[in-house]
Amino acid sequence: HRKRDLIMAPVGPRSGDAIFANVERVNAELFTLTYGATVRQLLTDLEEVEEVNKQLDQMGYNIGIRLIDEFLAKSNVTRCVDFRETAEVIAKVGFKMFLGVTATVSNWDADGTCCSIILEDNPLVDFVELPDTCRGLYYCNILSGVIRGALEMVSMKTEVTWIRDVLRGDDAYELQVKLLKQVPEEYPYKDD
Ligand code: MYR
Repeated sequence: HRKRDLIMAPVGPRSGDAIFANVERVNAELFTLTYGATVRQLLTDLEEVEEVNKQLDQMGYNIGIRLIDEFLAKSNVTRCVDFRETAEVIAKVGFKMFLGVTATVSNWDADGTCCSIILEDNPLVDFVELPDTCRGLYYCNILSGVIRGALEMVSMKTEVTWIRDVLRGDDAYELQVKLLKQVPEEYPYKDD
């Protein structure tokens, strides 16, 4: 049982944190590599780049509609008062929780229903270089799907599109999030 003793032995007050930080980093790298392998496989299977974009978006959507529960449970975020607040929560809390980075919100339109989420640091693209044959690919399209799916579960129909993409030669990653329709929440019980 020597091994067990070693694992359980307290070796300094911060050592646990250090191990967890390492585990987190390795998890993030594994996720990045797995995502890359998924995109590569889709490119082989589907041939058309447009189809790959669609598939990645759909995968993201399916993840997003499940992720929202975990997000609400872990974040203690209460219902946002407006779409402006929602966008900030996605950029500052959501991205931090699931990607480990924060993003900035900008380019609001006059009525506060359309904005940009700008990512300077994007862990999904570590180690990624796209060959010319991938022209037209939105490599990170899973992210737009995740946001669309998650927001749909809190009654917001959105359209999420890439405006800028470093892998396509731009200087940042910019996602435009447009609120199409806000379905009023139905209160499940009558008050009387
Ligand atoms: C509300 O208006 O009720 C609050 C809704 C907050 C929605 C937050 C959605 C989080 C989605 C995380 C996306 C992360 C992408 C990596």
